[in-house]
Amino acid sequence: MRIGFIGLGRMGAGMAANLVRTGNEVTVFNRTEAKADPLVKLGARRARSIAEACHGDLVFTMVANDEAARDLLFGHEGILASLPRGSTHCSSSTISVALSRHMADLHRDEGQRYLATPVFGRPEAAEAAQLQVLAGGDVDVFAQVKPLLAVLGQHVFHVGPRPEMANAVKLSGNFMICAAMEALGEAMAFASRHGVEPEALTEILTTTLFNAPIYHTYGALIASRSFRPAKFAAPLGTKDIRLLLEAAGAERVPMPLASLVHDRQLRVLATQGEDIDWSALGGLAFDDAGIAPKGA
Ligand code: NA7
Repeated sequence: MRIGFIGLGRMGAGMAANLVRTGNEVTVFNRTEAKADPLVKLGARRARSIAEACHGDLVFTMVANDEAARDLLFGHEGILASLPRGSTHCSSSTISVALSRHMADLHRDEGQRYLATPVFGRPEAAEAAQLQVLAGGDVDVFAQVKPLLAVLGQHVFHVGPRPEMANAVKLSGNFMICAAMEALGEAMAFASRHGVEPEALTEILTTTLFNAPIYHTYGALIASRSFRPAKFAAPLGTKDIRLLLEAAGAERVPMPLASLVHDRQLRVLATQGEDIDWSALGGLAFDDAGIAPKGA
Protein backbone atom coordinates (compact mmCIF):
# COMPACT_ATOMS: atom_id res chain seq x y z
CA MET A 1 0.00 0.00 0.00
CA ARG A 2 1.24 3.50 -0.80
CA ILE A 3 0.83 5.61 2.32
CA GLY A 4 1.16 9.31 3.05
CA PHE A 5 1.86 10.52 6.58
CA ILE A 6 1.30 14.16 7.54
CA GLY A 7 2.34 15.50 10.94
CA LEU A 8 5.68 14.35 12.31
CA GLY A 9 5.51 15.73 15.83
CA ARG A 10 6.26 13.70 18.96
CA MET A 11 3.54 11.16 18.16
CA GLY A 12 3.50 11.17 14.35
CA ALA A 13 7.27 10.64 14.02
CA GLY A 14 7.16 7.30 15.85
CA MET A 15 4.03 6.13 14.05
CA ALA A 16 5.42 6.98 10.61
CA ALA A 17 8.72 5.28 11.48
CA ASN A 18 6.94 2.03 12.27
CA LEU A 19 5.07 2.12 8.96
CA VAL A 20 8.41 2.57 7.18
CA ARG A 21 10.12 -0.15 9.23
CA THR A 22 7.45 -2.68 8.28
CA GLY A 23 8.21 -2.26 4.60
CA ASN A 24 5.50 0.16 3.48
CA GLU A 25 6.10 2.83 0.87
CA VAL A 26 5.59 5.95 2.99
CA THR A 27 5.66 9.56 1.82
CA VAL A 28 5.99 12.01 4.71
CA PHE A 29 5.13 15.69 5.11
CA ASN A 30 5.53 18.06 8.02
CA ARG A 31 4.92 21.82 8.08
CA THR A 32 8.38 22.31 9.61
CA GLU A 33 10.32 20.39 7.00
CA ALA A 34 13.38 19.43 9.09
CA LYS A 35 11.28 17.06 11.21
CA ALA A 36 10.99 14.81 8.16
CA ASP A 37 14.78 14.30 7.97
CA PRO A 38 15.02 11.27 10.33
CA LEU A 39 12.15 9.57 8.49
CA VAL A 40 13.79 10.14 5.13
CA LYS A 41 16.99 8.60 6.52
CA LEU A 42 14.91 5.61 7.55
CA GLY A 43 13.61 5.16 4.00
CA ALA A 44 10.55 7.39 3.66
CA ARG A 45 10.04 9.68 0.68
CA ARG A 46 9.85 13.41 1.34
CA ALA A 47 6.77 15.30 0.16
CA ARG A 48 7.17 19.03 -0.43
CA SER A 49 3.47 19.72 -0.01
CA ILE A 50 0.35 18.26 1.60
CA ALA A 51 -0.89 17.36 -1.87
CA GLU A 52 2.25 15.30 -2.62
CA ALA A 53 1.59 13.18 0.47
CA CYS A 54 -1.94 12.44 -0.76
CA HIS A 55 -1.20 10.57 -3.96
CA GLY A 56 -1.40 7.06 -2.52
CA ASP A 57 -4.09 4.71 -1.28
CA LEU A 58 -4.20 6.14 2.20
CA VAL A 59 -3.05 9.19 4.13
CA PHE A 60 -2.58 9.39 7.89
CA THR A 61 -2.73 12.73 9.66
CA MET A 62 -1.40 13.32 13.19
CA VAL A 63 -1.42 17.02 14.00
CA ALA A 64 -1.97 19.15 17.08
CA ASN A 65 -5.62 20.22 17.09
CA ASP A 66 -8.76 21.18 15.13
CA GLU A 67 -7.11 24.26 13.65
CA ALA A 68 -4.21 22.21 12.29
CA ALA A 69 -6.54 19.50 10.99
CA ARG A 70 -8.57 22.16 9.13
CA ASP A 71 -5.40 23.69 7.68
CA LEU A 72 -4.48 20.31 6.20
CA LEU A 73 -7.93 19.64 4.84
CA PHE A 74 -8.80 22.81 2.96
CA GLY A 75 -7.21 24.87 0.21
CA HIS A 76 -6.40 24.01 -3.37
CA GLU A 77 -3.51 21.76 -2.28
CA GLY A 78 -5.27 20.39 0.80
CA ILE A 79 -6.28 16.80 1.48
CA LEU A 80 -9.87 17.20 0.24
CA ALA A 81 -8.69 18.56 -3.09
CA SER A 82 -5.77 16.15 -3.47
CA LEU A 83 -6.76 12.71 -2.17
CA PRO A 84 -7.99 10.50 -5.06
CA ARG A 85 -11.56 9.21 -5.01
CA GLY A 86 -11.64 5.86 -3.23
CA SER A 87 -8.51 6.61 -1.17
CA THR A 88 -8.72 6.74 2.62
CA HIS A 89 -7.92 9.41 5.18
CA CYS A 90 -7.08 8.10 8.66
CA SER A 91 -7.18 11.00 11.10
CA SER A 92 -5.25 10.10 14.26
CA SER A 93 -5.14 13.60 15.77
CA THR A 94 -7.17 14.22 18.92
CA ILE A 95 -9.80 16.55 17.47
CA SER A 96 -13.36 17.51 18.33
CA VAL A 97 -16.24 15.15 17.69
CA ALA A 98 -17.91 17.98 15.73
CA LEU A 99 -14.99 18.37 13.33
CA SER A 100 -14.63 14.62 12.91
CA ARG A 101 -18.34 14.38 12.02
CA HIS A 102 -17.93 17.25 9.55
CA MET A 103 -14.87 15.63 7.98
CA ALA A 104 -16.85 12.44 7.40
CA ASP A 105 -19.42 14.45 5.39
CA LEU A 106 -16.77 16.34 3.42
CA HIS A 107 -14.87 13.18 2.46
CA ARG A 108 -18.09 11.39 1.49
CA ASP A 109 -18.98 14.31 -0.82
CA GLU A 110 -15.57 13.94 -2.52
CA GLY A 111 -15.91 10.17 -2.92
CA GLN A 112 -13.07 9.62 -0.43
CA ARG A 113 -13.11 7.31 2.57
CA TYR A 114 -12.54 8.45 6.12
CA LEU A 115 -11.74 6.76 9.41
CA ALA A 116 -11.09 8.51 12.70
CA THR A 117 -8.12 6.63 14.18
CA PRO A 118 -7.07 8.36 17.42
CA VAL A 119 -4.63 6.53 19.67
CA PHE A 120 -3.89 6.07 23.36
CA GLY A 121 -0.23 6.19 24.36
CA ARG A 122 2.66 8.57 24.77
CA PRO A 123 5.56 9.14 22.32
CA GLU A 124 7.54 6.21 23.81
CA ALA A 125 4.60 3.93 22.98
CA ALA A 126 4.32 5.40 19.47
CA GLU A 127 8.00 4.69 18.86
CA ALA A 128 7.72 1.14 20.24
CA ALA A 129 4.51 0.35 18.29
CA GLN A 130 2.69 -0.08 21.59
CA LEU A 131 -0.21 2.31 21.02
CA GLN A 132 -3.86 1.42 21.55
CA VAL A 133 -5.60 2.30 18.30
CA LEU A 134 -9.27 3.30 18.19
CA ALA A 135 -11.08 3.34 14.86
CA GLY A 136 -14.43 4.81 13.94
CA GLY A 137 -16.05 4.54 10.52
CA ASP A 138 -17.32 2.10 7.94
CA VAL A 139 -16.56 -1.48 8.97
CA ASP A 140 -15.42 -2.56 5.48
CA VAL A 141 -12.97 0.34 5.25
CA PHE A 142 -11.77 -0.55 8.74
CA ALA A 143 -11.22 -4.19 7.72
CA GLN A 144 -9.00 -3.09 4.83
CA VAL A 145 -6.96 -0.67 6.92
CA LYS A 146 -6.73 -2.80 10.07
CA PRO A 147 -3.40 -4.50 9.15
CA LEU A 148 -1.77 -1.06 8.92
CA LEU A 149 -3.32 0.10 12.19
CA ALA A 150 -1.98 -3.08 13.78
CA VAL A 151 1.53 -1.96 12.83
CA LEU A 152 1.10 1.05 15.13
CA GLY A 153 -0.01 -0.65 18.28
CA GLN A 154 -0.76 -3.64 20.39
CA HIS A 155 -4.56 -3.39 20.19
CA VAL A 156 -6.87 -2.10 17.47
CA PHE A 157 -10.53 -1.49 18.32
CA HIS A 158 -13.37 -0.79 15.92
CA VAL A 159 -15.50 1.50 18.07
CA GLY A 160 -18.44 1.89 15.71
CA PRO A 161 -19.68 2.94 12.27
CA ARG A 162 -19.54 6.69 12.86
CA PRO A 163 -15.99 8.16 12.92
CA GLU A 164 -16.70 10.56 15.78
CA MET A 165 -17.45 7.59 18.06
CA ALA A 166 -13.71 6.90 18.17
CA ASN A 167 -13.00 10.57 18.98
CA ALA A 168 -15.53 10.39 21.82
CA VAL A 169 -13.75 7.34 23.29
CA LYS A 170 -10.38 9.08 22.98
CA LEU A 171 -11.64 12.20 24.80
CA SER A 172 -13.26 9.99 27.47
CA GLY A 173 -9.96 8.21 28.07
CA ASN A 174 -7.95 11.41 28.35
CA PHE A 175 -10.50 12.77 30.81
CA MET A 176 -10.10 9.65 32.95
CA ILE A 177 -6.30 10.03 32.87
CA CYS A 178 -6.65 13.60 34.14
CA ALA A 179 -8.96 12.48 36.92
CA ALA A 180 -6.44 9.77 37.85
CA MET A 181 -3.59 12.30 37.87
CA GLU A 182 -5.51 14.63 40.17
CA ALA A 183 -6.34 11.72 42.51
CA LEU A 184 -2.74 10.49 42.51
CA GLY A 185 -1.38 13.95 43.31
CA GLU A 186 -3.83 14.55 46.15
CA ALA A 187 -3.21 11.10 47.67
CA MET A 188 0.57 11.56 47.45
CA ALA A 189 0.47 14.99 49.08
CA PHE A 190 -1.76 13.61 51.83
CA ALA A 191 0.48 10.57 52.43
CA SER A 192 3.64 12.73 52.30
CA ARG A 193 2.33 14.88 55.15
CA HIS A 194 2.04 11.62 57.12
CA GLY A 195 5.61 10.60 56.44
CA VAL A 196 4.94 8.21 53.52
CA GLU A 197 7.18 8.76 50.51
CA PRO A 198 5.21 9.27 47.24
CA GLU A 199 7.22 6.45 45.62
CA ALA A 200 6.27 4.05 48.43
CA LEU A 201 2.59 4.97 48.17
CA THR A 202 2.71 4.48 44.39
CA GLU A 203 4.40 1.10 44.77
CA ILE A 204 1.78 -0.15 47.25
CA LEU A 205 -1.24 1.13 45.35
CA THR A 206 -0.11 0.17 41.85
CA THR A 207 0.68 -3.39 42.87
CA THR A 208 -2.64 -3.86 44.65
CA LEU A 209 -5.81 -1.79 44.21
CA PHE A 210 -4.70 0.25 41.23
CA ASN A 211 -2.66 -2.10 39.07
CA ALA A 212 -3.31 -0.35 35.75
CA PRO A 213 -0.95 1.17 33.19
CA ILE A 214 -2.09 4.75 33.79
CA TYR A 215 -1.44 4.58 37.53
CA HIS A 216 2.01 3.04 36.92
CA THR A 217 3.08 5.63 34.32
CA TYR A 218 1.64 8.71 35.94
CA GLY A 219 2.30 7.53 39.49
CA ALA A 220 6.02 7.45 38.72
CA LEU A 221 5.99 10.84 36.95
CA ILE A 222 4.01 12.58 39.68
CA ALA A 223 5.97 10.97 42.55
CA SER A 224 9.23 12.25 41.04
CA ARG A 225 7.62 15.59 40.15
CA SER A 226 9.61 15.56 36.90
CA PHE A 227 7.46 17.26 34.31
CA ARG A 228 10.06 18.61 31.89
CA PRO A 229 10.81 18.09 29.08
CA ALA A 230 7.20 17.65 28.01
CA LYS A 231 6.43 14.35 26.31
CA PHE A 232 2.71 15.15 26.09
CA ALA A 233 2.52 18.92 26.30
CA ALA A 234 0.12 20.52 28.78
CA PRO A 235 -1.60 22.76 26.16
CA LEU A 236 -2.59 19.66 24.15
CA GLY A 237 -4.01 17.93 27.23
CA THR A 238 -5.93 21.09 28.13
CA LYS A 239 -7.31 21.20 24.61
CA ASP A 240 -8.60 17.64 25.00
CA ILE A 241 -10.63 18.39 28.15
CA ARG A 242 -11.96 21.57 26.52
CA LEU A 243 -13.10 19.47 23.54
CA LEU A 244 -14.70 16.96 25.91
CA LEU A 245 -16.59 19.71 27.77
CA GLU A 246 -17.75 21.32 24.51
CA ALA A 247 -19.10 18.00 23.24
CA ALA A 248 -20.63 17.23 26.64
CA GLY A 249 -22.32 20.63 26.65
CA ALA A 250 -23.71 20.09 23.16
CA GLU A 251 -25.27 16.82 24.31
CA ARG A 252 -26.37 18.22 27.71
CA VAL A 253 -24.13 15.85 29.69
CA PRO A 254 -22.97 17.46 32.96
CA MET A 255 -19.37 16.47 33.77
CA PRO A 256 -18.44 18.25 37.00
CA LEU A 257 -15.18 16.36 37.48
CA ALA A 258 -14.09 17.26 33.95
CA SER A 259 -14.78 20.94 34.70
CA LEU A 260 -12.60 20.65 37.79
CA VAL A 261 -9.63 19.05 36.03
CA HIS A 262 -9.92 21.63 33.24
CA ASP A 263 -9.49 24.39 35.84
CA ARG A 264 -6.49 22.53 37.26
CA GLN A 265 -5.00 22.34 33.76
CA LEU A 266 -5.49 26.08 33.31
CA ARG A 267 -3.65 26.62 36.58
CA VAL A 268 -0.69 24.60 35.27
CA LEU A 269 -0.55 26.70 32.11
CA ALA A 270 -0.97 30.00 33.98
CA THR A 271 1.66 29.32 36.63
CA GLN A 272 4.16 26.95 34.96
CA GLY A 273 4.02 27.87 31.29
CA GLU A 274 3.27 25.87 28.16
CA ASP A 275 6.40 23.79 27.77
CA ILE A 276 5.59 21.28 30.48
CA ASP A 277 4.13 17.77 30.52
CA TRP A 278 0.40 17.55 31.23
CA SER A 279 1.20 15.32 34.24
CA ALA A 280 2.21 18.54 36.06
CA LEU A 281 -1.48 18.60 36.95
CA GLY A 282 -0.70 15.85 39.46
CA GLY A 283 2.00 17.99 41.06
CA LEU A 284 -0.39 20.81 41.96
CA ALA A 285 -1.61 19.07 45.11
CA PHE A 286 1.94 19.16 46.52
CA ASP A 287 2.15 22.89 45.78
CA ASP A 288 -1.24 23.50 47.40
CA ALA A 289 -0.04 21.69 50.55
CA GLY A 290 3.23 23.63 50.60
CA ILE A 291 5.36 20.51 50.05
CA ALA A 292 8.54 21.49 48.21
CA PRO A 293 10.17 19.11 45.67
CA LYS A 294 13.03 17.02 47.06
CA GLY A 295 16.31 18.91 46.89
CA ALA A 296 14.56 22.29 46.48
P1 NA7 B 1 3.40 17.83 18.74
O1 NA7 B 1 4.65 17.11 19.05
O2 NA7 B 1 3.19 19.21 19.31
O3 NA7 B 1 3.25 17.90 17.14
C1 NA7 B 1 2.21 18.61 16.55
C2 NA7 B 1 2.22 18.36 15.06
O4 NA7 B 1 1.14 19.13 14.47
C3 NA7 B 1 3.50 18.82 14.37
O5 NA7 B 1 3.77 17.99 13.28
C4 NA7 B 1 3.09 20.23 13.89
O6 NA7 B 1 3.86 20.72 12.83
C5 NA7 B 1 1.70 19.95 13.43
N1 NA7 B 1 0.90 21.19 13.28
C6 NA7 B 1 0.50 22.02 14.26
N2 NA7 B 1 -0.22 23.03 13.73
C7 NA7 B 1 -0.24 22.84 12.39
C8 NA7 B 1 -0.85 23.53 11.31
N3 NA7 B 1 -1.58 24.65 11.52
N4 NA7 B 1 -0.68 23.04 10.07
C9 NA7 B 1 0.04 21.90 9.86
N5 NA7 B 1 0.62 21.18 10.85
C10 NA7 B 1 0.48 21.65 12.11
O7 NA7 B 1 2.10 17.00 19.17
P2 NA7 B 1 1.97 15.42 19.44
O8 NA7 B 1 2.62 14.69 18.34
O9 NA7 B 1 2.34 15.16 20.86
O10 NA7 B 1 0.38 15.25 19.36
C11 NA7 B 1 -0.29 15.09 18.13
C12 NA7 B 1 -1.74 14.74 18.40
O11 NA7 B 1 -1.83 13.55 19.20
C13 NA7 B 1 -2.52 15.80 19.18
O12 NA7 B 1 -3.84 15.86 18.70
C14 NA7 B 1 -2.46 15.29 20.60
O13 NA7 B 1 -3.55 15.80 21.36
C15 NA7 B 1 -2.46 13.79 20.45
P3 NA7 B 1 5.21 21.58 13.14
O14 NA7 B 1 6.28 20.55 13.41
O15 NA7 B 1 4.91 22.45 14.34
O16 NA7 B 1 5.44 22.37 11.91
